[in-house]
Amino acid sequence: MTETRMGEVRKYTAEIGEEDFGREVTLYGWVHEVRDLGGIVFVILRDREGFAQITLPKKVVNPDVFKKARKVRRESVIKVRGQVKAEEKAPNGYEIIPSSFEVINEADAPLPLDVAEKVPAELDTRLDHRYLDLRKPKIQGIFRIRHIITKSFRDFLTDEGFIEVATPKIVSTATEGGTELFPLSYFEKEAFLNQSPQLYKQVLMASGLEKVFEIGPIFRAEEHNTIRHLNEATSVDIEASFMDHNGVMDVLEKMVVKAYENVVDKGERYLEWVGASIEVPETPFPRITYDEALQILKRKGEEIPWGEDLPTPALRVLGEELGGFYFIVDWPTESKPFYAMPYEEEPEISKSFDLMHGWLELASGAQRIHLFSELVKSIESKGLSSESFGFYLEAFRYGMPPHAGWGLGMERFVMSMLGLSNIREAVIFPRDRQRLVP
Ligand code: AMO
Repeated sequence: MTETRMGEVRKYTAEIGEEDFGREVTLYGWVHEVRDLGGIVFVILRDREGFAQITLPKKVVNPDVFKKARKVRRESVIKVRGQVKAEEKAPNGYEIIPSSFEVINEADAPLPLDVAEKVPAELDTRLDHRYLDLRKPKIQGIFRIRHIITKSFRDFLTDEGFIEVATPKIVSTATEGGTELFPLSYFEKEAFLNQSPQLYKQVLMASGLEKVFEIGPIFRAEEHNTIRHLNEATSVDIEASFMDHNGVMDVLEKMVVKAYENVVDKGERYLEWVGASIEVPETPFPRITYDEALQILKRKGEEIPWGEDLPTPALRVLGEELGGFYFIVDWPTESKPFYAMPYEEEPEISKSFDLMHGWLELASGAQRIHLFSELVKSIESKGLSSESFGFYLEAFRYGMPPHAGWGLGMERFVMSMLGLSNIREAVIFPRDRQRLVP
């Protein structure tokens, strides 16, 4: 129940129950559908919590109210006040017999997108008119669940002692190999949109904050249009001092499980809207090494040369074999970024990991090199110039503790939890090679 500015008590459609039968209520919402049967008109009002049937028998309601309701266009914004009556056949088991029917803002016709989905639309058309697309409960449900996940991540990490930080998105250097940067002009200098908070979260390990997290945008100039890549994504990053790769994998595993528990607990109706059913995953998640992954793939007829990243077809095979959540650990040092720490006794392998869900990589992380001279060597060995890492490297000279961390793609997480077929479904306004508007 909410107090409107007009001093009235407004109810959401889902808040009306038996206790309201016989009482007057005020509803605000959009016209989902109008059915005119001559002697009786039905208007289906939709608000963010569901639907209500407004029933207008010609002989019962005020003629003015009847006239307004009969000719109101779909998706107009309305305010309805009326008496609640039990009606088994209506949504939520009640109907409203209106004493007033106000058209607050009449919608134009025809609609660029059919919210009632009598005419299905392509993803591109839906994204072009995303505000209308979001009026569909099954689409809005995705973002109601994404909100529960975001809050769950934030609460979980806070409870684990992590401090939320915000690092710059306008930067001067690259962090991740593999993808290109988006350049921009920054007064007289060249600058870029940040690919990852990696360097900053590591520098913060030298600040004594010890455990930090950030939920923020990352920008990647991926050339290819795929169902799992965006050019602007949201990454959940952590970095923790005095922890190794195993320690931060434990944090990740617990955070994932907690998010599933919260969605099951608080998001049941949204899961129904989306048409998804989920189960809280069992722990511990299997941890297979990169070498074991190659062996599984070889058995299945996929030969990958040691040292190479695992291409999508190979990941699909692994996903089928392992199902659910699993970690691939101990990647070849050459396949991971410069900051990943190699094992002392086997430097060609690094203390790194990817979190997978089926075929989809959700997160990657590692224990980091914390010794200045080792880090300089590693940067140079990747063909990069240590000079361009000045501010980052300085932090390693004056008391850098051992540390580890990871980054998890929020949209990939939502996509895999809800079984969405395209990552764009998990972002309100996606950015891809073709899409810069809206
Ligand atoms: P990485 O580059 O693997 O690691 O990114 C971490 C996670 O971010 C998500 N992600 C993306 N999601 C959608 N579209 C993209 N183009 C995209 N790129 C990345 C993925 C991926 O697993 N600095 C390291 C993390 C760390 O070591 O702490 C990093 O950025 O889910």
